[in-house]
Amino acid sequence: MYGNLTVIDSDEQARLLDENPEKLRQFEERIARGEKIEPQHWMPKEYRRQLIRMIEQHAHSEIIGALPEGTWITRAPGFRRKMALMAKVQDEVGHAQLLYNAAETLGKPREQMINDLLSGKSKYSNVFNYPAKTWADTAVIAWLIDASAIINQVANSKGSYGPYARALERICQEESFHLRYGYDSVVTLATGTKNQRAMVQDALNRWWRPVMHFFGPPDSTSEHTQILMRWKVKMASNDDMRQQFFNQYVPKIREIGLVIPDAQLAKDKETGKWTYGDPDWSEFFRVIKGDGPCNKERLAVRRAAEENGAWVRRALRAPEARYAVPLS
Ligand code: BYC
Repeated sequence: MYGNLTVIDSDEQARLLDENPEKLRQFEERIARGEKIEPQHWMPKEYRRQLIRMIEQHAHSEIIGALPEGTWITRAPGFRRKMALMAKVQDEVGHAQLLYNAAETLGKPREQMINDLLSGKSKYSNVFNYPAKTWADTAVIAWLIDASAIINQVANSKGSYGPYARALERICQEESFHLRYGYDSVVTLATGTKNQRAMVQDALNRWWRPVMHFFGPPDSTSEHTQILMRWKVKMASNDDMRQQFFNQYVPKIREIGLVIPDAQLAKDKETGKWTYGDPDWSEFFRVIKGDGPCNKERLAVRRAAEENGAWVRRALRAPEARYAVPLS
């Protein structure tokens, strides 16, 4: 039992844990000693399955996550902002590459992962199913979604699976730059003209709820947290990460004069914990099941990209491609 997490021990999970008790014991001892699990090590089937699910979803989130901000590259206010946004979007796609590589070490081919994304079988982060309506949306995404991602990734970069932990470490270094870029963009708008302030407040009003959802459902209903924390894949629970976000970012948001759209948001003086209004978890579940404002559009863009790039992959696989080595 971890905190107030529900114990979810399905028959299937129990069977998988029982597959080789001696090897399982050694595996868990290795994790308890703080050693990394590498692809060549024995691991329970359930550990492999969970890691593939989580890393693959994370990779999909990075490429789909490039889309809301990506649509603003051509409309960025000025050359410097355009350059910075372009670099950020490129970084996000690079993160997907690192993560697909990490997931492939567990035996699932990249092509299959992409097919599962395009068919709707695999999930990706809820937040990228909302539209970026104004330039201020890109600022709020770069600040608060990247901040949320850093909280999640810094914690999990200390996790047990070597290839995922190392990919997260590298990703976090780039995300720190995104966070500064996002903060600078939000501050510029929040201290700008009346219209700019209204625009960034409006963006915050629309993104606050998806950002609350980003950390996953409440611990009491989280299906996977218990097993993932037991094996140190997930290093903090969903609610703990959400609390960490409140602790770090609520004061910063207020400091620049923005209003958080939750009348019930308050810090309990005794426990130090934030309480907040119900962020409508039914909306979260609807969105992650494919019924958000932009799910169809996001997958359509990825499908088109996949189709448009098919000839390049075919050409690279052709036997003649072996001879296409650049002359030195
Ligand atoms: N969105 O048992 P739970 C970025 C699903 S991109 C969608 O708590 P778990 C960026 C969950 O998959 C970085 N689905 O799950 C890029 C499960 O469904 P399935 C994104 C979610 O795994 C571009 C069900 O709900 N970061 O930074 O223990 C521009 C039950 O949940 C979500 C990551 O992907 C969600 N938010 O914990 C800017 C982090 N939450 O699979 C920025 C990697 C839950 O049984 N992922 N679900 O069908 C994780 O850390 C964990 O998977 C989560 C969820 C904390 C998200």
